[in-house]
Amino acid sequence: MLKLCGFAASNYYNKVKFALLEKGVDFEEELVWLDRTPELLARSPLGKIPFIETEHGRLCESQVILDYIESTYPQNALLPADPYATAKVRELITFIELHLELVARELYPEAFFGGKVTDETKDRVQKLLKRNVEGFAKIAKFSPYVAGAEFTMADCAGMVHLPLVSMASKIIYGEDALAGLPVRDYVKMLGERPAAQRVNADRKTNTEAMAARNKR
Ligand SMILES: N[C@@H](CCC(=O)N[C@@H](CS)C(=O)NCC(=O)O)C(=O)O
Repeated sequence: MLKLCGFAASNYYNKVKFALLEKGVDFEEELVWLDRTPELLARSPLGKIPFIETEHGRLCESQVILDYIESTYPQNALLPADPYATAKVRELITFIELHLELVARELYPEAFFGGKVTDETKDRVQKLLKRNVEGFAKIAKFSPYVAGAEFTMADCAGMVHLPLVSMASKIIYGEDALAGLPVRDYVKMLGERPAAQRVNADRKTNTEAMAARNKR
């Protein structure tokens, strides 16, 4: 059986978990923390999570994993049949991850982990986020799903990443970078799906476990 490795407080882990649950693919989970041990680096080339173990071997990078899952398990498709529509879904995922989440990620040390981020970084990230959110607003549909009428892979990314971009920007700048978009209602709507409820419940439990672990 396919094994998902990592921890449920992670947005990238939850993107994969959400997709597996939505598709109804059988999988098991192995709790793997980020400890940079040789054991972890032997299983994940950059020591990052998530990674999966398949009957053929391991895979890392959440989008690579989602693509593998989609082509291996066609049931409950998370991509449209039409190639252009599929490309639009991928375009949204790239915007959400590369142009929003990865940019906002520079704020996480101070926003979530008790660290400090320099003023220079804050200024640079604020400008880039503004520009990228404006671009994202041009292609995101929220009608009701981010790519349009159908639930897709882009929603697996949207549900886990967009709230973090909102939270981090609100904490650091006092202003939600995504305030101009209907992200709150969108995330709430997705949160009603049974798969999302499991992802969110496990995330809360694991976030507490992570906090307890960090205190040790
Ligand atoms: N591009 C990667 C990002 C995964 C990622 O950044 N995971 C975080 C946890 S949310 C991690 O492993 N961070 C540890 C590190 O970067 O060393 C993916 O899509 O899987």
